Amino acid sequence: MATKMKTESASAAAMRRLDGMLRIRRFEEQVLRMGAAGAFPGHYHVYIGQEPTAIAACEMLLPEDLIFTTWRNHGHLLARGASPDRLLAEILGRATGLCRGKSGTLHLASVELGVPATSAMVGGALPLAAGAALGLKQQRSRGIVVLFFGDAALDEGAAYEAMNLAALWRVPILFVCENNSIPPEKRKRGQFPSSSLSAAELVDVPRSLQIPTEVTDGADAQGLFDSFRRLIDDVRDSGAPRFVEVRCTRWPGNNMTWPEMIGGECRLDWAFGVRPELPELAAWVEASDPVLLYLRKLVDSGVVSLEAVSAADERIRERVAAAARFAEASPWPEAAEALAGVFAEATRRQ
Ligand SMILES: Cc1ncc(C[n+]2csc(CCOP(=O)(O)OP(=O)(O)O)c2C)c(N)n1
Ligand SMILES: [Mg+2]
Repeated sequence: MATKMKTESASAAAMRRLDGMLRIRRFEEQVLRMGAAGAFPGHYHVYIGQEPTAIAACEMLLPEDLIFTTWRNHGHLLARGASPDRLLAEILGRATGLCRGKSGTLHLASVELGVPATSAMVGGALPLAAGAALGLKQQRSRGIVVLFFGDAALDEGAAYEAMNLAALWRVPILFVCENNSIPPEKRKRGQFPSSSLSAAELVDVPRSLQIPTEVTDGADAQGLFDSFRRLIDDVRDSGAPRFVEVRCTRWPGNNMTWPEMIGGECRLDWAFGVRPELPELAAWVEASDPVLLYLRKLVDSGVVSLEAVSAADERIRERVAAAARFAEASPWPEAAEALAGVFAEATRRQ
């Protein structure tokens, strides 16, 4: 993958990255439409506003690398190459889904894609990922682990233990903390921070454990591509952990309760002066939408044309619509399958 990137022109790389980000954005909009229509039960989370983090991290990965993620996982799975058909079918709980309809959105995993497990427990993925990194080290693999988690994970004891052990054992893992917490001044009544730490800065925690640490701006896609290229090379070359905090401004539709497609689907012309009516969304688009800010920068500097991106966006929308048709037409799992592929199978009485 790294060799392919070296020979790629700047405009081809930019188009590939934009394509990846828009695939996530349009996919999540489809999930929001289906969620609002009651097409699947239960809670769900979308990755709108954080797209370049997943694309930047996953474009650097080799097939033997592993990723771990949380409930906010759709973008990570897509960036790692998941088929939108099978991902959406899984969210709908259908037999054609990535996990045969057993995980739904919260526990998505795919052995083929190097996504061994997702934990919907706050902080739960950190020990799993540190253990997997130890496994890779013991196998003398060139593979590394990239672990995506939210800022609230640092409220959990398991996170400290996992980071401490990863540092002591020197295992190849990149901790990617996607900090989308709502700052106190922007919180509305009833909203709460997703993390509360006694440390002054979130990164004080990994730093105190001797893990090299940095902070990046989640709204600056180009900066993320540059940082992740370096960080992943560092982890692979040193075989030791690194920690990065990506500071994102939470997409206003990501309520602390249920997500909501406020202000309608994203329009590419929002990047060029047209503004959504909703002031909250308009402010976010202007200052913090990493996809539209990247698009504007690339078009303004002549690296890509808006026509080419609009055509790509149209193809992506058609692809996502096809995924929705596939998922909705897919069967539910058979009742007889209920005990297949689960731990309980091993202890089932004959
Ligand atoms: C141990 C535990 N406590 C509480 C919850 C309920 N819960 C689900 S998501 C969430 C907030 C997570 O915030 P963060 O890690 O910052 O991720 P974000 O959703 O903001 O991306 C909470 C408290 C949980 N899943 N696990
Ligand atoms: Mg958060």
